[in-house]
Formats: sequence, structure tokens, C-alpha cells
Amino acid sequence: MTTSLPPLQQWVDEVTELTNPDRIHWCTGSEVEYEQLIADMQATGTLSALNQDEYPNCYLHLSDPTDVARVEHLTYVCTENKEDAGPNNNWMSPADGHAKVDALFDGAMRGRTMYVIPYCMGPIDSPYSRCGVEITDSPYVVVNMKIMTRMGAAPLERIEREGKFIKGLHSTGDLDPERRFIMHFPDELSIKSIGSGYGGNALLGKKCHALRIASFQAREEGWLAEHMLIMGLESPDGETHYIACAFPSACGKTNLAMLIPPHSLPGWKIWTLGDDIAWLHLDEDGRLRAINPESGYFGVVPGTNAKTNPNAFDMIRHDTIFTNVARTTDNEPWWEGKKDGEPAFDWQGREYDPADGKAAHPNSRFTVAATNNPSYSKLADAPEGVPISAIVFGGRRARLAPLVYEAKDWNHGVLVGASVGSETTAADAAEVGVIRRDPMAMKPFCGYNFADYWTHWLSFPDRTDKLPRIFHVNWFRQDGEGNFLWPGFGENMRVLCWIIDRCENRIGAKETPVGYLPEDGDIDTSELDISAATMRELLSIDIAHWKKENDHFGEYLDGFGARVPEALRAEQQRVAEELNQAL
Ligand code: GTP
Ligand code: SPV
Ligand code: MN
Repeated sequence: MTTSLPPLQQWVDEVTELTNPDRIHWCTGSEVEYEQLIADMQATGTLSALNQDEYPNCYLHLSDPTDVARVEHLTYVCTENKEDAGPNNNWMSPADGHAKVDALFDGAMRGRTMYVIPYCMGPIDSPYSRCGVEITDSPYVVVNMKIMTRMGAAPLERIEREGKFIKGLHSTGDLDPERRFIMHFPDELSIKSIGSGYGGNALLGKKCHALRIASFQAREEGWLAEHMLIMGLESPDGETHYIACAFPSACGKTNLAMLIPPHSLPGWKIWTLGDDIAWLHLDEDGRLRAINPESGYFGVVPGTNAKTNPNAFDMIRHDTIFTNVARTTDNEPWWEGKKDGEPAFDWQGREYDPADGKAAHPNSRFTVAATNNPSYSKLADAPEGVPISAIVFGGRRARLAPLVYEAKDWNHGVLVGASVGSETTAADAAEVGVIRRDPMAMKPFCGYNFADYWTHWLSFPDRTDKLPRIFHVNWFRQDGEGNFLWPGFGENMRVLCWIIDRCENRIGAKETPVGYLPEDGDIDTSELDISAATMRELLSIDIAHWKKENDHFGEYLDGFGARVPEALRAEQQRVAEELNQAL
């Protein structure tokens, strides 16, 4: 297979010339191709089969131990003007960026096969979908892209018809962190990534294309590319509301997107459309509609068990690629929080010794087709997407943020999203557990200056009066001893019910300087072992602490200088004044 599209053929030829592969393989996306790659990788030791009786078609990949997470410090946005990338991104000029990585790509595929992967982000027949081509020398990337995207012959046909595609060049290089770079060239609609084989660094359709490049395009074209799950909540009388939720990496999107409601809420049903990325467009009626550009999940494994996330626990029992988990003596995958079995070998393939640390890497992941999910929504394939009733921001905050609150209006909601703070997690290679600003959960993923991004968000009320309501949740509030105050997981449904009631104007709320909070008793806690005092604590607002937070956010905005939109400043100052009055 080659292509009838000259610019694509020309780019493949250029890359061939630069990287010098032994062979070129154009991916068709067929099952036969997938199985052949799985067999090849078992032969080379890149993958090993897990217990096929208990975990049919499940395989384990162990990364290089220095290559187990995204690397924000090595991720760049290359624009002519540094200000366009903004203080939120590492910057290089396009010329320097190309020079830096092209030197590393020179001859990088010698002795290897070069795979050409045409892919489509979003339903193949959706006007909202966008295509790309990833060139890689990693068969692990190919099989992951097969699960995570619509890949192969059908996307190639669309690319040839439209003549448009994002160029993504990837090589694992020598996996030396000193020679690892993830470069984005938004003006050229291209990506170059070298030196990592891991997830968001290497599966270029995901964070590189569907968030960094797409967010840049979305601003120019009037839509949004966001780090959001999409889920449907079907009530006992059969009415379904769709919501989109942005939480930072490893802060609960996958788990929320496929939760099973508690027994005390009979008749409610959850439908999953996506667990990580949403593309949001205004439709002709002015409603915000979402599609999930992905077709699979690259989800955090630790913590997944039959109680916390039964849908995920079932879906990763077959046809799943595990990355960096541990194994039992029976060759079953094992991870912290599995609540079943014992580790025999750790994520580096060594005999398990607790002195070496955790058995599974905290950022170990499963790759699985979305259709494996028992709560998969067929509308995930609908070209028109689904209408969004509520946008929900959230973070991992031991203190401060209450279980749930609602923004007063869209502009206030933009402030709420922009001021998301969260404890860092193992999803990035940097330090874990420190609170940082993660606006809209997009700190690692916004492909341009955050100040311009907030301006873009604030432009939506000029275009429609049918925008969704905006909320904030926090499942991670702790007591003095470090225990979570809220049970989380399926019980989060109780909070989502309040959100839907608010959207439908079925319930009142308490007005505070930070937003609308549930009245006592309005979050249904029936059959839940939680005291009224704990609920009060979960829904309490510490005005002095919020004042500090608001001041801190004001200083953070200062770092973006004159580009910060006036309306965001005004919101921050309005809340500051309300907090002062309440003090
Ligand atoms: P990315 O894929 O990195 O973008 O992350 P994500 O937002 O999809 O996070 P995910 O759902 O995988 O959750 C990450 C970790 O948080 C897992 O270890 C979960 O077990 C844990 N977690 C998820 N939801 C909850 C919750 O409601 N309460 C508590 N205490 N932990 C949760
Ligand atoms: C995240 O870190 O937010 C992820 C995993 O979803 S990765 O694909 O590596 O970005
Ligand atoms: Mn993510």
C-alpha cells in the first residue's frame, strides 16, 4: 500500500531519506496486521503474553525504566513568536526545534521498520473529526494506535479525499532522556517526537494532536479541544443528560466516565462516550456538542478493582495491553489496589521485593478498545456528537475545594476552570503530590498562550445563549489523618444527580462568594455510611483560605501580563471583593 496523495508520499519519502529505515510498512488497521505485530513483538521480547486462560489476548509491555510517563520539561511548542506559546509552554523557534530533533532523527530508523499510520481522531464520518498520519519505528505504538484511534485504510481514504492531515513523526531513538524531545509546530500542523516510547509522548494522536495541535486549531476555528471525559447520565424515566468533565491527569476521569451508580439510586444508568479528550463545537442551534476523538482508553491501572471500578475491571480481563504492571506466579497482571493475588515480578521484570518500591508502576496503564467497556455508549460513534448540559472541573485537593459547587455564570465558570489547582501525579515524570495550577486540566496540553485560551473561552457567550452550566468537584478532600472524607468512585453519582437537578432548575442552592453550594441534605446520602458532620465538612468554605487562593491566582495571572483578558481579571477581583466582605 502507498498513497495517491502526493504531499503525503513526498513527506514519507523525506522521512525515509532522513531516518533510513530498513523497511516501510503502511498500516491497514486490519486484525491480521494487529495479530502479526503482536506475534512479532513477542518474538523480540517487546511484549509477553499474560495468562491466556484468565486474561485472553492480554499482553504485557515493560518500558525502559526511565521512560514511564509524559515529560513536560521536554515538551515544546515551537512558534515564531515566543509569546504565542505563552508562559505555560516550553518554547523554541521552529527553526531551532527542527534542527534540534532532525539531528536526532538522522539515521534513527536504521535496522528498523518504519510504520506509516493513517488515523482519524473522531468518528470516521464526522465533520468534527480530524485526520493525521503518524510515522513511527515502534510496533508497540502501532498496536496502541490501532486500539486508541480509527486507524488504517478508512482514514487513509479520508485523508486522500480531503488532502489534509497532521504530520506526526516519532522514533523511540535510543531512549536516552538526554535525547528525548516532544516538539509541536502548530503553524505547520506537525509534531516531532523522539526518545520515548511511552503513552502521551509516543501515541501522537492523543495529547500531541488531539490536544496541543487541536487546541491551537480550535481557537482559530471557534471550537474547543479539552482534557475532558464525556458521559451520559440516564435517569430512571429514561432522560439522558451528557456532561463533560476536566480533571488533571490521574485525577479520576476514567473512573467517573464508567461508574456504576449505587443501589440507593435505582434505575440510573451511566453511558461512557470518552474518558480523556473532548472536542466541543457549537451546533446550528447554538448548543455545545461533544465528540470523543479517541476510540480506546489508555487508563491508569493502580486502584482499579471490582469495587472501585467494576466496569474497568471487567473490560481489562481480555484484549488488553498492559504497560508496566507487575505479574503473579500464575502470570496474571497485578497492581496495587487490585485486591486479588500477590505480585511475584515487579514492573521492571525483577522478582518482587517490597524494598524496591511498588510492584506496579504508579503510572502503569491499560490500553483497551472503548467497545470493551460494558457501559460503552453507541453515540461515541455518532458523527454529530452529543449535547452537553454541564461542564465540570475538578482537582485533587486535600483541603479547600468542597465536594461540589456551581459557578454563578459562564464567565465565573471560566474563572473556576482557570483557577483549578491540583496535586501532581505520576502521569508526568516530575515530582508527585505538590499543588500546582492546572487551568482547565490543560497545563500540560494547551498548545498556545493560556491568556489567549481564556480569551477564547470567554468569547462563547457572544455566540450563543445555550451554554452549559459550569461546576467544580473534589473527590479528594482529606481529614487531619490523610483519609479521604468522601467515598468516591460509584458514589460520585450522588453529586452528579445534584448537578443534573441544578441544570434542570429542580433544586435550590446556597449562595457563597465562591459559587452555589448544595443546601444541607440536598446531596442524597441514603445507604451511605457518612456522618452529617463529615458532609458539612465536605461542603464547607474556609473564607480566609479562599482569599489566599484567590490572591495567589491573581499573582499567577500577573505572570501572563497584558494578554490576560479583562473579563477574567474582573471575575477574579469580583470574587476577591465578595470574599473580603464575608471575612
Ligand atoms: P489520565 O488518564 O492520566 O488523564 O487520568 P484520569 O483522570 O482518567 O484518572 P483515573 O480515573 O485513571 O484515576 C486516577 C487514580 O485516581 C486511580 O488510581 C483511581 O483509583 C483514583 N481515583 C479515581 N476516582 C477516584 C475517586 O472518586 N476517589 C478516590 N479516592 N480515588 C479515585
Ligand atoms: C495523561 O497523562 O493525562 C494521560 C496519559 O491521559 S498520557 O497518554 O500519557 O498522556
Ligand atoms: Mn489524560
